Amino acid sequence: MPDFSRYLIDRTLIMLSNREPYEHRFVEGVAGDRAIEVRQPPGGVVSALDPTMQATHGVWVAWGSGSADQRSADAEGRLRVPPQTSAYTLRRVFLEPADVDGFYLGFANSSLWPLCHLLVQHFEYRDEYWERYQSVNAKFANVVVDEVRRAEKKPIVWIQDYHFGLAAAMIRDAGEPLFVHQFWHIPFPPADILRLLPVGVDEALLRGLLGNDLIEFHTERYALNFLGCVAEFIPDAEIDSETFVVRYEGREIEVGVFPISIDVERYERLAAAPVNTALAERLRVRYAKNYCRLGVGVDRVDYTKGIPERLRALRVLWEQHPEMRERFTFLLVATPSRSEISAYRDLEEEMVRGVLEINAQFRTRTWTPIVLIHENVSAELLAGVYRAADLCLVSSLQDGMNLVAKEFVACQVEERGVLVLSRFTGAAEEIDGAVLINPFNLEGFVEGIRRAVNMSDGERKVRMHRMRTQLRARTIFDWLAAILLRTEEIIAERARKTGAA
Ligand code: GDG
Repeated sequence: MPDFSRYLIDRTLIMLSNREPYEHRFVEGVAGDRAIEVRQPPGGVVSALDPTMQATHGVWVAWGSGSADQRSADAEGRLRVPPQTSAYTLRRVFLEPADVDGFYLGFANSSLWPLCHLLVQHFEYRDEYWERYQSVNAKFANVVVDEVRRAEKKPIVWIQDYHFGLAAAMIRDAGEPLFVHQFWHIPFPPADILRLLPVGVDEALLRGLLGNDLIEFHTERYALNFLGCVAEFIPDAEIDSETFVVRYEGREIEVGVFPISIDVERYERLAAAPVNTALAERLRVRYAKNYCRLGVGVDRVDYTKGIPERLRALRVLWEQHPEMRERFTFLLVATPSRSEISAYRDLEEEMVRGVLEINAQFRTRTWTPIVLIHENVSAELLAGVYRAADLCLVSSLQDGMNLVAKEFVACQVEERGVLVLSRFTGAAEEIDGAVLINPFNLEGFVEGIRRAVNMSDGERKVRMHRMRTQLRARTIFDWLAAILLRTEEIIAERARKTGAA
């Protein structure tokens, strides 16, 4: 990992995200008493940003969602983390149940999430959602401003994701001199989709984002969509489509493209560990013997991931190509997610029913077509599963980047696997070597799977080797370094122009 302490030398980094990097929970102690456990919630982004915070000693503001979070922080919600080294401050913000309903489950995940993924059939809007989104953004923004005022060095605020579409402008309104930037982890929709929000809400969201100095997206497509929305809804903004700079309220806002990645070495290490050599061997003996291929899918159960579309393609594959029976087994790791929202519960049911039906239809005495692991598994185990597989199916209907595709590539230490990848992922615009599919095109999808199953060993190796070489050159640390560098450059350019830092 690069040394991130060389960035932000004269700055205090204040991070804002919905998920916190450390969570305290009450657990049952050995003597039946209540003990407190601290853990880092799983997820690639948190685990990449945490070392940056440790190196730069900043402050991380996030929702205190753990059952023992309040107990483990001081009266202002502050504590030092990581527990062993106390390298930086975590400032927790606590939410009322009605905040969680309206802001998190409501506007963020029932309004914005489906719109940004162009899946308008799941779009749900209520005034209550929007009101809570505004009040919770204001609550977090106030806490960030408080931390800005306490900062020992010049503050840089970095906001993560769509939960905080309004925070940048609210923070700026406090009038403190600072640099604010934001990474938008999901796609950004075109104007025709954004305008499904009530009149004024779409505009307010864009004006909120224009509170930033720099807005980061995974791909140029999302950046262009954002600029298109600004052109449509913000008449007082001027867009330079050559440089991707917006001039607004006397300021310049840059829109940048920074495709996220993973900690490639960590995944390679996990996959190559002896325990995973043994696991991969066991999985292959069980599911990939006698020329049978093993396919894998790893998803949060989310309607953006195209799980029913994948099951439909598998059913047609085994129906119309009987030679594929006993020739291909699919292992589906499906992690329950956002089950408070009915669309997610319905999807879980549909998925489980679909797997049972397919298995009942095609199972033989010695072969089960789909093996479903319907729980959260450890990253270590995932690495073993990725390593064992001959192919990985990523069938997202829309996906900002899709880290599963990159994790699969990193874990393919034997370079045997084929990545079958939806062209509607950010990853498809970056990775060269996958078999691209369109999950809405059933025949094409089935053909893509068949092609992957039948691909020669030589072609598999060439493609996977190419993808691994590309991936090693673009890790999450390169992503982070590119963003930190660009913020430094913008600050320096401005200082040159105005004569002030
Ligand atoms: C958003 C954007 C963008 C899944 N099941 C388990 C598990 N996972 C891990 C995977 C992977 C992560 O969850 C999922 O990442 P994705 O990128 O596929 O998707 P989102 O969660 O929707 O993330 C996305 C990302 O932000 C980053 O910007 O790429 O487009 O939607 O890391 O491995 N991890 C463990 N057990 C599981 O059962 N440990």
